[in-house]
Amino acid sequence: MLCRDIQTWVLIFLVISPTIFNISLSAGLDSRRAAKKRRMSEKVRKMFYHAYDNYMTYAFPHDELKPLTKTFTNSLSELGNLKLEYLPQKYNGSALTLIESLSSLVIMGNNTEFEKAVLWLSDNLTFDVDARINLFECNIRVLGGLVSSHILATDSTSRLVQGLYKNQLLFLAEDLGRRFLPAFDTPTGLPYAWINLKYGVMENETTETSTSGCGSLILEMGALSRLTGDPRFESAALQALRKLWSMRSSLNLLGTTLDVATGEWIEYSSGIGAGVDSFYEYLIKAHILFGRDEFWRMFQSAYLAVQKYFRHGPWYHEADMRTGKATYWQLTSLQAFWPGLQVLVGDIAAANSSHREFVYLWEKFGVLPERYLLDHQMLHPTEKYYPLRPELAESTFYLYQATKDPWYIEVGESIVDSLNLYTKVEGGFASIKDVTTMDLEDHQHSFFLAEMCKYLYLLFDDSFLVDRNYIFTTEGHPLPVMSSWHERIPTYIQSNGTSVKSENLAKRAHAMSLRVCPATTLNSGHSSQRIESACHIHDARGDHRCSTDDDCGVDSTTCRQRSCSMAGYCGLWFFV
Ligand code: DMJ
Repeated sequence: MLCRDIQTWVLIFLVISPTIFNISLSAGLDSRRAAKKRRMSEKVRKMFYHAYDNYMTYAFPHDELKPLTKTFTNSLSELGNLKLEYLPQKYNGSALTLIESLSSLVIMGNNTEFEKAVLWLSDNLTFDVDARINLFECNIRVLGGLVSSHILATDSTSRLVQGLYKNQLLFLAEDLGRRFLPAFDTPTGLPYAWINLKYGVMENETTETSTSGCGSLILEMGALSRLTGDPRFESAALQALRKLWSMRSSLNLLGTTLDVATGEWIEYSSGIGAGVDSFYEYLIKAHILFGRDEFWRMFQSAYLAVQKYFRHGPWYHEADMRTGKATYWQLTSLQAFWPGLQVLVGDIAAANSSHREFVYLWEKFGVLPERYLLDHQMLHPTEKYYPLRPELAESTFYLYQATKDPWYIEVGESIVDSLNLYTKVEGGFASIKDVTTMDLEDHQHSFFLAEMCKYLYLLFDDSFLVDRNYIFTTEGHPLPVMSSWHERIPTYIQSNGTSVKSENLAKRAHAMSLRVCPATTLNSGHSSQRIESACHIHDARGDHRCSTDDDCGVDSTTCRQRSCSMAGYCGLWFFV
């Protein structure tokens, strides 16, 4: 009898011990990962304050910090102004970096500094300055920074001492928005790229602008209209967007530069990088924020055209909007935002493989060079710089949100290490002039605080996002998705397959909350094991080309068969 009992116990032990062992192993792994994320978020917080404190000490209230000489630049009037034309004589800056830091301060939980900054801006900031600025840059950095911070200052979390905040940031934003309006007074409704904040459009102003310049205004100007009740901002941005979309080719492609007076294209070649990037981003994000079908229809056609004509395996080249024929085979640092956009669409597998290419390049050079010639496998001879661009960190954050794959944490860690190794100086973080020599340039761009530090921090600590649904503008400023702004609450599919309409379920019910890509640990032959994303799916033939749908395999997120495009590349052409 006793013997049989012992046998039974041994049997039970043998059955359950591997389970217990596995559970404790994975609990151990989980707690190590959590500790690592805490360590990393602390590291990023320190980076942010190193950049912020140095700005406040040596540059504030001017626009940006020069970290090598510990001085400042009034760069708002220089942004996008490659030839540095018509620079103002008496402009002393608009505290650009402080405005750009506001939402990051909130995300990192520093309400005291946020309050101090809000009060300083309320008392001192003025846009009545004789400075010619770039509409796009001023919109994404200044208007976006103010609108987003106004919402953060007035949400239910009571971050500011009661009674202190009387919508001062919104008044500033409204004043700025009004100064933008004359730019839209053109025969086409497409805005001038440049406007003088005090005097409006200058005589003989250039009529040339870019696709992103006139197609990436709808989030900030739309939000401003919803907040102020003045419809003019949203309607100007919408009219410009519709006009731009009407200029697409029969292939649903757009060019890069155009004339706002004639509505004619100047540059027919375009891709997903400079001059175009945020146009795509704003179509999908405007759909998420305002729920308008019109934005979705535009986005869907535009996205399909990009995948069809620009995509080459994990890369995106440029093509002529009229013929779809490839023009330039270049990988640029700005394009690294695209995988993040694909996460919002739910095209996680494509996001994953393209993100991977940018990571390879980051690893090869230590940071991302501005332009890499895909056809020659070499750096662009003159664009070897790295101005602290945040796009790879941004995509890494989105992909980690969607997959919870720890490999992305490792990518984030390597970005943090490189930034600290190559760009950190006593006076802040400096841009890199040449990635082959790692020589530095005396400039700490404001987007380092608005985007780079924010996305890295959120990668390791996303507590700000728990139970809240935000979209981030192209400059990383959060805007909440609210039913009052939403034309219709979309239907979300629950995990049990039923569909529901409810604002609560709208919270994080998009692709970012999916956990579809478990990690596998590969034994690399060295003592340290390398974590590999199980989502890294190559097209079946390995060269990313296909002749039939069978070559393409199944999309890991939707389980739908990917199909072969007319150009011979695999993709998921129908989604959501
Ligand atoms: C930022 O100002 C924005 O992300 C913009 O859309 C383009 N790139 C810079 C940072 O690289």
